[in-house]
Amino acid sequence: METTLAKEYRRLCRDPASHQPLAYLRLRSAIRNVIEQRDIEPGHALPSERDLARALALSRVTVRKAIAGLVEEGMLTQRHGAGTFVAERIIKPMSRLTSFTEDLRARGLNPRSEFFERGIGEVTPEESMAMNLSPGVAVVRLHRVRYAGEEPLAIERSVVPANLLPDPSLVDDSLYEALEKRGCRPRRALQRLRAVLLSAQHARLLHVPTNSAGLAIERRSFLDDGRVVEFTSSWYRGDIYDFVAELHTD
Ligand code: 16G
Repeated sequence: METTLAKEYRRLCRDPASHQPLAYLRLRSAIRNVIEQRDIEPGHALPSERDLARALALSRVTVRKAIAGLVEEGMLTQRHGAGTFVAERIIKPMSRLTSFTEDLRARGLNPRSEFFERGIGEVTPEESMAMNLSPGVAVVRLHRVRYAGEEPLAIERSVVPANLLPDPSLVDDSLYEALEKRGCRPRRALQRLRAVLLSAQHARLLHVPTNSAGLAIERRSFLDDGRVVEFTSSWYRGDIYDFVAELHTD
């Protein structure tokens, strides 16, 4: 395991295409790559800072800096006195506007969706209020269960104005990828998160017992010009996800 990481680090040092002049960024990429390739499994420990520094002929400050970035991204977790581990629960930083697909790929997991609905219809009064749309306009609706491989993680209902995404079949696995291709990927979002007990129907879809803990999240995302690009209601499994926010004093 350690040798795979050392090999990957040395490969990046030799690879001119990696464009990573700083050692801590090269090491960060190397750690990310071995996690994505599942050479170090979730829950398993990374070699200690001291061992990594010695094996790679780097200073401990450099190793610490490389690791700190991945802890912030939620890819690694640190337990006081025990070391650094590949995150087992999915830790989702709330400060970055990322998609389900990106979050899972970054952890070497295989995101996929099962669609219950992928169609076009008329905006409802509630959606038109939330999205600042005129009554009667056309919207694309997606209702899907989101999986990592065979494991269901979340249920999502998304609404997107049809003038931004005219054809629902443009969404294959990732809504954000489809929006990106049309030049309207969200740039900013407002998110509301609350704890819920999962209903029998949601629990069945997520393969957990009825009344298990869940997180109900509403996200309204905006384009640069202020138009709402998505209104998504999600129910995430509370036993797998941690949503983490970084706070600053002014
Ligand atoms: C996340 C977002 C959701 C967005 C989706 C796009 C949260 C709570 N929700 O699940 O609002 O629509 O990603 O993912 O993070 P996709 O591009 O993989 O379809």
